[in-house]
Amino acid sequence: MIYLSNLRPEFKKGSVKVPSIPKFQYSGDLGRALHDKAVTKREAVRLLEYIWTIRAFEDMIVELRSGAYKALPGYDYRGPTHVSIGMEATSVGACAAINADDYITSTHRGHGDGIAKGCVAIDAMTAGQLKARCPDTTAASHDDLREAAMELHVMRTIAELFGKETGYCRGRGGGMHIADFSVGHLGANAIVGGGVPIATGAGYSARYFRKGRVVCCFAGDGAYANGAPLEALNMACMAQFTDPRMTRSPFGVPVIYCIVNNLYGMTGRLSEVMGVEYLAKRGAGFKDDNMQAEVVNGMDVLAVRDAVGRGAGACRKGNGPILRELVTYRYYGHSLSDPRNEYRTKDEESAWKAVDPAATFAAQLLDAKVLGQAQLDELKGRVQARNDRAAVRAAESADPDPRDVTTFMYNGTVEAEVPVAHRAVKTFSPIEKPKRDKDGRLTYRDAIKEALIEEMCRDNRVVFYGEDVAEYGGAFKLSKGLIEVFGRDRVFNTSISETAICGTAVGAAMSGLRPVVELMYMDFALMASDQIANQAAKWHYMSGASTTVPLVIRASVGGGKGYGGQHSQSLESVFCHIPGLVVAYPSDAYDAKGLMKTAIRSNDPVLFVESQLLYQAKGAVPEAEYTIPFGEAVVKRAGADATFVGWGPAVPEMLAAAEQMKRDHNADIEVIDIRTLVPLDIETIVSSVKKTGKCLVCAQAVNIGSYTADIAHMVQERAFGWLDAPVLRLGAKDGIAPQALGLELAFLPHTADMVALLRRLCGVERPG
Ligand SMILES: Cc1ncc(C[n+]2csc(CCOP(=O)(O)OP(=O)(O)O)c2C)c(N)n1
Repeated sequence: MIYLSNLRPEFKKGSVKVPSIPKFQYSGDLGRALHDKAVTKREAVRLLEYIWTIRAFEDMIVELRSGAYKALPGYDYRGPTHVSIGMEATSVGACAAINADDYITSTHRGHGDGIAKGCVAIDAMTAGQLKARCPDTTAASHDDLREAAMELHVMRTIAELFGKETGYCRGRGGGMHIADFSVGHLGANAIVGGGVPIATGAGYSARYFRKGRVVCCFAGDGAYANGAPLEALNMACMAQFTDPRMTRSPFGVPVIYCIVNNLYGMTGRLSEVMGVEYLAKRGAGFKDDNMQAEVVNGMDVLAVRDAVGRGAGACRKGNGPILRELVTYRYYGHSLSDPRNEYRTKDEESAWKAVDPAATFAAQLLDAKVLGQAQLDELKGRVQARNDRAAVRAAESADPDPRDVTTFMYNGTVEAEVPVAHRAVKTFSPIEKPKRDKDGRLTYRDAIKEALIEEMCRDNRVVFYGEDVAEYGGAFKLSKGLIEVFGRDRVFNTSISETAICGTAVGAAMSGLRPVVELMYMDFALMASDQIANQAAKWHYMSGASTTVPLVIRASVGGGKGYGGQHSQSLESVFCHIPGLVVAYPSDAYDAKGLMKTAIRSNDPVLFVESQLLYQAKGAVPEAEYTIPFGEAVVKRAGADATFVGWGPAVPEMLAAAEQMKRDHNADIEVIDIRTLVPLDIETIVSSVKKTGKCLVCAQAVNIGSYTADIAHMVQERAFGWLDAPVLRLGAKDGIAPQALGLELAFLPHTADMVALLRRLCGVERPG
């Protein structure tokens, strides 16, 4: 037994110290940086080239909207217009400070971040890599290959904004969700703050795999009032990652959180809607060293590069996470439909334009005699011409085929073979599998635990975390003992941060891990709904299938225990409404194990719903290896008189109701457990209905908006001619789960309610 704490009542008078936060400390210019060998001339020219590449790109959007873009006259640009003109030094300085194989996450205003990340990666490529990146080019020299790769990079970025098949995400994401996983760009995010937990999860991967990678997380000032980033920062700073008393491998989560403070949210000024002058102070709330926060001149590319570079260096030594507030400005409005005259003055804009990052850095190149005026003009012209060519190529390239509208919704594969590199599993104490009773049975809870243990032994990428899941073993003791076997790198407690639990899982899954996370009660999934519905479910599609999100969110349903309205909901139907998620809900121990193993091997995100009512229910669970594929219903009881379809904890009662129908009326009810709601095995249901002519669909969820209605509809659509009666549905009452026993018994559907409906369906009377 490990006791982590030995806290004593100590109330000694004193004060809580918060270290001061350095601001605007960088005092160099290009001449000085060259002299100090902090940058080479070649690097300096490239920094300017990247800045101008972003500027040309963003100017193009402005001109496309006004019709002034000469390369594409009359082009109908229909996407969002969150341009980052004025902010280029933040993207370029930060991306240039990290390595080509490091990760970034970005925002709705992220064209610059994506362009900069790609440029840096291209400039780190060998000729062979460049050739592989643009196989159609006839270029041969390294310089020409580089130029071809740069043009292709701009072209694919523009094409994504134009919704083209040639775009980085095949036109499925657009500019607000652009990603290029091949260069570590894990995606821009249109949900303000939504990318910060994802970056943190990528940090978990980087920490776990220890390949020296870091993550640079871009998010705006507005985002840092949102719960997701605040939860994520806390989860990055958890002491268990660095305190040698708790971990065998102290190493801070290697993320540099860049708060891109352009002074405004949409129109809300930082100074109006927040209570601090500098957001770098956020760091003090999460770590005693302020997360080594610094406030940086975000108009100065060298200052940003220096600050982020030092942050990356600290991260690589295990001293992350790091916070950097990059103070900058956007010259245009929130989007081009915002005239920005309600909330700021021309005078303010002029003052910022006077420190324009492109103009000032170009002037520094002149001053330091790195380039002469003619060379600067040539570079600028080359960048503009490249952008124009790329824009024309993008516009002329193919649109996605409308028949592919739902292609990429799911990956649909399972990891049949674990790559050799991930087969070696370190254990720290003997593995104790759950014990079977004398009849070879396991409880539903232990069946899930056994699946988790087996999969963690099979694949070292499987990690497990959630609230209280480590030493304590989770609120329902399902994971008791796992930390002792697998260690804290693979099994750890989290803060009470459902958004960050699910969001980090998304980022971890995108960057090589296969996380399983626990939500103590399914009701709390609503806290995490953005990360489940907008992130986990969507990234495979939005990226044009260029990433997978192999994660499992375990969520247990507490209904039937008298826990009341906020701990009792069966919410699986809510998540069936989110394409991109698999939704599984086993009803017995055998299925629980087989489905959990498939869930962990699945390359799609899986919401795995568990019933607390069933945790103690025992069933035969073979010790031999087996899995249960998704989308295969099981006929639990054969019958010819009516089809009774359901899932989860309703199923045992459905079987009892079917037995009663046999006893009382000699009616043979066919009971089908769908096991996975998405994907749904509608064929098994329909072929049963074609045999019986009658159908009742049942679940513990409230009737309104329940997935039972979708199934009923599908049955009517596909088997109308075979039906002798309307399809019936049975769920909980359309109300809120009550605490009182009598009320909750009346609220949930039970065997007697089922029998009553089956009698109606079968046209039989109550026995006298
Ligand atoms: C969760 C969420 N709330 C609101 C919006 C609408 N919205 C889009 S951008 C934005 C402002 C974001 O400000 P900030 O994070 O500072 O980034 P900036 O736009 O300044 O780059 C808002 C409110 C959104 N996309 N997501």
